[in-house]
Amino acid sequence: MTAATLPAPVPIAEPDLRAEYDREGFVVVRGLFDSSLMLEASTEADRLLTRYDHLQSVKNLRCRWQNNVFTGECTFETFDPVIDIGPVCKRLALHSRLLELLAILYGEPARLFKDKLIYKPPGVKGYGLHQDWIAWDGFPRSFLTVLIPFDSADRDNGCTVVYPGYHHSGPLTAQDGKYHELPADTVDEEKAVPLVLEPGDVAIFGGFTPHRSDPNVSDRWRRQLYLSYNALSDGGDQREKHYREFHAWLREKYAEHDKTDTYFA
Ligand SMILES: O=C(O)CCC(=O)C(=O)O
Repeated sequence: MTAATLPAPVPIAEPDLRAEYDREGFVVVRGLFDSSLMLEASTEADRLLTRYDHLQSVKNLRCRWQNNVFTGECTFETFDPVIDIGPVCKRLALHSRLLELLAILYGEPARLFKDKLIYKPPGVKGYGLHQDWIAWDGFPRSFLTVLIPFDSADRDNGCTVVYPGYHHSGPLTAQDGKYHELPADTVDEEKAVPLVLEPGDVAIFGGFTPHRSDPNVSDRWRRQLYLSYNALSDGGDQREKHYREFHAWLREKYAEHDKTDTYFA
C-alpha cells in the first residue's frame, strides 16, 4: 500500500475522548496505526526473540518470566525496557499520532516513562488484579499505559481486562511502596471490559485503573507493546530515573530470595 492509498486518519473528537478517559479511566482508539507499520512491528518482535536470545536469562533484570499454566515451565515473557533494542518499538513510542492523542487526554504534552514488550506465548499465565501506580517517591499520578497489539488480542489469548470507574478512588491498596495485588472482590466482575484489539488499534488506561489478565489458553501468541507516559508538568522526563529506581527495587526483591547475581543487559 502506498502512502497515497493509506486509510484516512481516524478522526478523534477531542473533548469527547478526554471526557471519556476521565470518566471511565480508559479509552480505545481503533486504527491509529496503519497495517504496514504494524507488520514492521510484528517482524521486529520476532527478530528480537532470536537476535537477543542471549539476553533471555532469569538473572537479567530486562526480562520477565511467567509459568506455563499447563506444563509449569518457567517461560520468557517480556523485555522491559525494549525501545533501546527495538527501533520500531521506539518509533511507535514516539509516533506523532500517538503523542497527539496523549496530548488530548492530558491537555499538555506527554513524556515516555516506561516501555515493555509482553509476548505472552500460548499457555502462559496472566496477571492478578492490580493498579499500576505505586507509592514510590515522586511516582507520577498522571501515569498511564498505552497498549499496542501486534497480534489480535481477545479473551482466549488472555487480553488485558480493565474495570472502569474505580480510578476515581485513587490508590486502592496500602501506600507503602510495595506492589500489591487487589482482592478480586474490589471490583464488580460485571463491569469488566476485555480489551479486544486488532493490530493498529490502541487502548489507553490510567495508573489507578484496576486491570488483570487471564492465561493464554489459545494456540496463538498475544504480543503487545505496553508504553507508559506521564504528563510533562508531572515530573518531566523521568524514564532514566524510573529504570534506575525500578532496577534497585528489583534487586532488593530478588535479594530477599537470596538471588544476588542479577545484572542488566
Ligand atoms: O499482560 C497483561 O495483560 C497485563 C500486564 C500488566 O498488567 C503489567 O505488566 O503491569
